[in-house]
Amino acid sequence: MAVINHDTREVSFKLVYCGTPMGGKTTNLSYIHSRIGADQRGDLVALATANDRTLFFDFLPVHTMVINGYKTKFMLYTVPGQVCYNATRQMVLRGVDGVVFVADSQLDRMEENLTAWRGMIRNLADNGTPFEQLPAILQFNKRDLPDPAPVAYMEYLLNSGPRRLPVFEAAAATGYNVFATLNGLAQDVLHLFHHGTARGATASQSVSA
Ligand SMILES: Nc1nc2c(ncn2[C@@H]2O[C@H](COP(=O)(O)OP(=O)(O)OP(=O)(O)O)[C@@H](O)[C@H]2O)c(=O)[nH]1
Ligand SMILES: [Mg+2]
Repeated sequence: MAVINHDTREVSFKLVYCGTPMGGKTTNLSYIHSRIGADQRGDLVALATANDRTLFFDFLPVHTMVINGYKTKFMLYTVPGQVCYNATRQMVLRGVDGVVFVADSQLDRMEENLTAWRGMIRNLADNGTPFEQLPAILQFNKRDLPDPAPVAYMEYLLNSGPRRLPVFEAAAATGYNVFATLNGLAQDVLHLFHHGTARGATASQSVSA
């Protein structure tokens, strides 16, 4: 839920990168961190195990434009992908304003994609944040690897329900479509905030590298 601070004239939104274990959630944040000037962001806090799996969450604050005299901040989080950390995932999702679901395009990861997808929707429901009303983007990551799953197949698995989400094919490791994904979500979140309705119209603001 957006937090408005009238004293500092700031409004901040919480965006959470969910998705398949090892799908590339942390890599998205690392790339964003590496491409935004230090004056536009805070430090990247990455709490990882010795083998670079996210242990608790990653956190990166990004400062963007001033709207109506208020500075806008996006607080980017990732959840830990490992199955055993479901309670942490649910906690990180509390008060979320929008989600990116990072799916892994490798064909042998489709079952994990579906399990993580269903888990995210369940966690949101358990938090009292119905997925249907939440700005959300699907990112099909690792498109740079050989023989990725066809987009149509991934859409069939993850995006054939009543609600069709915007999809970005991406390669977070090289940065391909990382900012497009973030901007897509940021625009939806701002649209909802300003107009009180979910996606549809376009917003002109964007976060740029
Ligand atoms: N080839 C390729 N590798 C990627 C891409 N994105 C991430 N990876 C690799 O996939 C592995 C896992 O990436 P992470 O960003 O740690 O994945 P994660 O989703 O944060 O993982 P957990 O937090 O453990 O769930 C790392 O070795 C990354 O370098 C991509 O677009 N292409
Ligand atoms: Mg991670």
